Amino acid sequence: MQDTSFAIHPGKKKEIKGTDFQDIGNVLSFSEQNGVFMIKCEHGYVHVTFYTNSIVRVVMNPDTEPSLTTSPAVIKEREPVSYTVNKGKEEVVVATENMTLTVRKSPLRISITDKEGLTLVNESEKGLGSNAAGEVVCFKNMHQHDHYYGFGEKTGFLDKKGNQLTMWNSDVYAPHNPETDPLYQSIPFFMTLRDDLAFGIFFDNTGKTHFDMREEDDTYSFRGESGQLDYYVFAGPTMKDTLTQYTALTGNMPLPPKWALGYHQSRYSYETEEEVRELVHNFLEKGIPVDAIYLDIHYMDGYRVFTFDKNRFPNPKKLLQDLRDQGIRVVPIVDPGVKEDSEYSIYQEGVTQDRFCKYIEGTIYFGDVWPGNSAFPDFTNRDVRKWWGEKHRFYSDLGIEGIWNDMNEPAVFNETKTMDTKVMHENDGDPKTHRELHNIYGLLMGEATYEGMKRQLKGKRTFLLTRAGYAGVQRYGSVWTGDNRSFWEHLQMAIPMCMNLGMSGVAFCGPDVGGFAHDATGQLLARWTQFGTFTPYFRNHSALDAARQEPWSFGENIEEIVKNYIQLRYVWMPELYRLFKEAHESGIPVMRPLVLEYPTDKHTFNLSDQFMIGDNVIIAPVMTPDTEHRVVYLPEGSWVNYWTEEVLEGGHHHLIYAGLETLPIFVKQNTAIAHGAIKSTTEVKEENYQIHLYKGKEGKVVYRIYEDDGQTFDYEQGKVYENELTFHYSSDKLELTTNRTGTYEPDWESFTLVIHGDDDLTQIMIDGKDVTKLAEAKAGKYIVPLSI
Ligand code: MIG
Repeated sequence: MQDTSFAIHPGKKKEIKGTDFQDIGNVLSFSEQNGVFMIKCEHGYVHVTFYTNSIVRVVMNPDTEPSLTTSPAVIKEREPVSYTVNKGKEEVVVATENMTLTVRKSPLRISITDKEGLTLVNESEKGLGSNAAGEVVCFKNMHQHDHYYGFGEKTGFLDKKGNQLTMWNSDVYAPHNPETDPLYQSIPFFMTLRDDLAFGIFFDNTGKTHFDMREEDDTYSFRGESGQLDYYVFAGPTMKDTLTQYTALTGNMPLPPKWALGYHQSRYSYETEEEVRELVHNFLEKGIPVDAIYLDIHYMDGYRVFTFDKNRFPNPKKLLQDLRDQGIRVVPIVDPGVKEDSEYSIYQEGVTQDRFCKYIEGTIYFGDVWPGNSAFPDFTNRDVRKWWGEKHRFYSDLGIEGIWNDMNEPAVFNETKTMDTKVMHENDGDPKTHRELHNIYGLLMGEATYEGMKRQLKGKRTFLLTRAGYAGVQRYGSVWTGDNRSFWEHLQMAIPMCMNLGMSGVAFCGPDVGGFAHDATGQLLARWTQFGTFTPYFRNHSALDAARQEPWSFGENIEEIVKNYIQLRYVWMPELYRLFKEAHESGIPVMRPLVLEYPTDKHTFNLSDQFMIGDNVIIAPVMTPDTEHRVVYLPEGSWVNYWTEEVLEGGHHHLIYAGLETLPIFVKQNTAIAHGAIKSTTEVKEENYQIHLYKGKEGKVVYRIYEDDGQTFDYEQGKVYENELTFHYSSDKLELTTNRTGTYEPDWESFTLVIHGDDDLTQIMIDGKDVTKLAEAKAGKYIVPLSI
């Protein structure tokens, strides 16, 4: 009945928005203890605490004093914050250095302003409360110029104003379209951009939550079907500041092993050892770099996790070692469902050691997934996470360094598509139902896997790819956007989806290149690979019955294009790696919407078909078939066409030629980028490290080179190579000063400085030495070899 008009039967209309709303009412008392402001109201209790000068937490419980226990998303402890309190008759004002919170008493209304006195959030008609369905609700005023970014993994355009969004980790195989919501990830965080001010809200609720950003009245709201109303406001004042504040609260992405940033090849499934060897042989023979091959569910014995099928993969150790010798890693899939089979050791341990999710009555919950009837580890318990992590010795002992977590919403083949919401998680002694904790199942599986592998790899970085997650997922894994299809529309959709993941703390993300389900075409694969070259995570993956889409599947012409772009990925690796380091430190994503860099330029507010790498490179993929031109928006400044060296003026839309072999790329004049040579990521010496300076008439450019060993955590101890290059130049003179720090010795001892811009340089100085004679002028560029 859901797909007929019955679905919109007039009798089904729920109560008019807000009419069943129980406002929290007037303040009855206000007190303060150890930095917690406790407000008792007619219909509920509110606690307010500052985490830093710029982060405030508001918790409301309609029934009892709120609990200040946080979800596992939050890893930051409260910092000591100094504040002033001003108690008036009608309101109480609490101010830190960066934000001021005003509590109006009759009825309770909270507003927050930044240090300039600009309003971040305010409430008028309605504020906090609950509704007849027992949900906790929060209304805030919507301002006319608001734009909303973040919300994790969502379909649709970049700016979420006008949308309703739900958070409930869901396995959605049906084609993703603008009304497909929710998907696999739940990140209840968003940023508001209002004129030149930005700030963020994180609604930390692990059950099903809803955001209503529709414009019908002047409010937006968020509500949770279970749990408390627990939210944080981040003061900004820029989007970058907000992201740094949010990732300080929920954790930073560790620096991935460098091989995880290379090109990855997957298929559901490479089913046998021969098939894998042949695949690898093809890559090597064709000279297409590949860092990792994925093993989907067919590698297992009857889909039992932590096993290999003895017939299909008779000698995994040897296979993995041989591949490793060729510079290729293998990433196996691991799902949470453990097959009910009394002769299978993982199941035996799970039952006898009490590791599985159970009903309150004590019986194990079983759900149908690939292995048939299966039990699910209760990852809400620390000892279960430890156990599951330990089990990964099975993989690490074989030399495996990366794991792929799928189906961890968790997905179950039944009507509700997931675990029975009545299941009671033990949650380390604070039992809660699956309804209340659903959205953190994948996050905690990720934690178990990442921490287990990290322990076993003894100082080597591990890699995790996860489908489901919650706020904080960036601490453990990269995220791919699930079962997309080989549709041009899905290529288009992937750009804003990944940009918003980046604006939600998840810098390391990407879609299945070529599309998962449905049949790719050569053109689509070429265009999608061009885009994938610049997504933080770069994996070609396709489904069981879909047309093959390995790089050579569509003839020589397409193979050539695909190969060129996979190689280009490696050329750009030093630049991407540097940006990963930045994301690790600041939470600012590698792949950025233009609005993050140009927040006052209205052309960027909802720009969903082009993106930036760092702060100076624009990528504008072609995303329609048989198309050789596209419009590219270039913001203020001058931009250099990466392929033609043509200089284009910013502040304009340009029509750019982009034949099938061309991905439009633009580098901002007066900036620099780093390039490497074409090769695979590991164990090959870098022989052609280059710094490209895109010079304007005159100016100054500061560029930081970043390198480390790419595989250990020594970077945390300063074993890094950093070199701050400062260029001062005019049309005929260029002076570079270098400032090297850190104790790491890169595998290259020299690099080449490539100076773009067609002036006549008469003098090039480096650290006070005249190197003009070393420079070679070539096609409008100067090429200068340098030692480090
Ligand atoms: O569709 O393991 O999203 O990447 O290939 C069923 C098989 C389960 C879903 C994942 C997909 C993977 C597939 N899995």
